[in-house]
Amino acid sequence: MSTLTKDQLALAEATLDFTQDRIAPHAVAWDQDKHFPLDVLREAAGLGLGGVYVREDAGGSGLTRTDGVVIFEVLATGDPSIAGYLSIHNMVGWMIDRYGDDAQRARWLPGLCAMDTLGSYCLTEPGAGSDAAALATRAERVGDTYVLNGVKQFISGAGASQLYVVMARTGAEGPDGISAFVVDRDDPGVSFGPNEKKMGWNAQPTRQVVLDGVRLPADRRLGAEGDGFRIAMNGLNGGRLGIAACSLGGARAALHRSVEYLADREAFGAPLLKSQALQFRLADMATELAAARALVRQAAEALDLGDPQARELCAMAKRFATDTGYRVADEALQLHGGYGYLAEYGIEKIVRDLRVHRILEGTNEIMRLIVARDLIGA
Ligand code: FAD
Ligand code: 2MC
Repeated sequence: MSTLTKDQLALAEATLDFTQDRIAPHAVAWDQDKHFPLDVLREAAGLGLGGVYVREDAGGSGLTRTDGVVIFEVLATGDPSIAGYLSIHNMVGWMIDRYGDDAQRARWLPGLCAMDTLGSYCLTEPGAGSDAAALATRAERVGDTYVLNGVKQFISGAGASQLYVVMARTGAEGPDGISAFVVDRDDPGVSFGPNEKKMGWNAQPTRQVVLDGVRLPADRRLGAEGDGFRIAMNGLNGGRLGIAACSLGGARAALHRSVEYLADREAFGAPLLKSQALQFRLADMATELAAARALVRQAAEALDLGDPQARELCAMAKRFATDTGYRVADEALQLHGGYGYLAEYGIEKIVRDLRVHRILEGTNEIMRLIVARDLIGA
């Protein structure tokens, strides 16, 4: 963490205090009980974590992506699932701040920043995941309103969230026919599927969002008609960095716990930490995480600076940090022996949570597709 500025160090320290006090001690129980801790999220908002990238005039913290990856890494040392949801909520806030007009910003952002209202992001559908531009949810213009019909799949926070940024088709096939809308949980015609039973990310709900003739006034459209796909993609550039940072945090916690565990655990007449073979494995884990962190920070800086390569760097960082984080966490489980496999040690939970980071916010195959297209000029 030595390359952080003084302000970022203070931010990391404050976030770490909160994480260790209010999140880490409960992470295993929240996972087991599938408990979404709304009270703790509101406390996080009190520290400015509900509107990390939202400008201050609307109640946000006005921080950069470079600050954000520090925050989400630290939060994920306590619980990658909670940190992951917070990252998504912040992606929604950023999208409304960036693409909303003054009235929309004033209407939705203060509640989102305070986390009195939670936000969800709705792109994926049962028939369109990686090929997001093939989405089928329709928003028909009827006079001054839009009528939405369709199903969104795998929506993080669904049911608990009040606001949903929904990408829907207003025009022809392909990316140019898509617009973005803000849907409220209380809009007539909105309903939810059951909470999915999942391998990890159990401390937050994942549900279908069903839109059945949901009639919205035109002022619920975010940005211009036809801009929805680009809005969604620009949201995901930052979102992918958040998920990458969450992988770093989860893996960092697993690594630290491995050092402590091996120092305590005796075998063959000495603490296992005395074994140079095991020390070298720890050294490799630390080195790989440092390399991934460097790439995540480089991508965050590129996004902050508006660098034209930012989207590819975000894809590289997401792919590399989530694969590395998962490998490091799995190695930590191995170093804990049989105890790593027990729920109470909290290591297997980290492995389960980090597994999905290689799938959501664009699978790691899609991250390679983005990098490769740029490389070969496709
Ligand atoms: P598919 O697109 O069907 O892919 C299947 C496999 O084929 C994958 O391995 C994929 O990488 C590979 N593949 C597909 N196309 C190519 C290609 N061209 N080249 C090479 N390989 C390819 N979505 C939201 O919109 N909002 C959310 O809040 C949200 N939260 C989620 C939470 C969880 C717990 C999960 C599991 C998913 C969530 N998602 C969410 C959805 C997630 O983004 C998708 O699952 C993901 O984008 C992949 O889509 P898919 O599942 O339809 O897989
Ligand atoms: N940043 C900015 N703009 C982007 C972009 C990005 N990362 N990716 C695409 N675009 C723009 C692109 O520039 C083009 O705009 P223009 O016509 O102005 O040049 C437009 O979007 C269409 O892009 P493509 O022609 O590349 O579209 P295509 O359909 O070929 O492929 C692909 C796009 C595969 C990269 C995209 O569909 C994708 O990212 N798929 C993965 C879906 C995904 O990440 N889902 C995550 C759901 S959210 C989630 O999981 C959560 C947990 C919240």
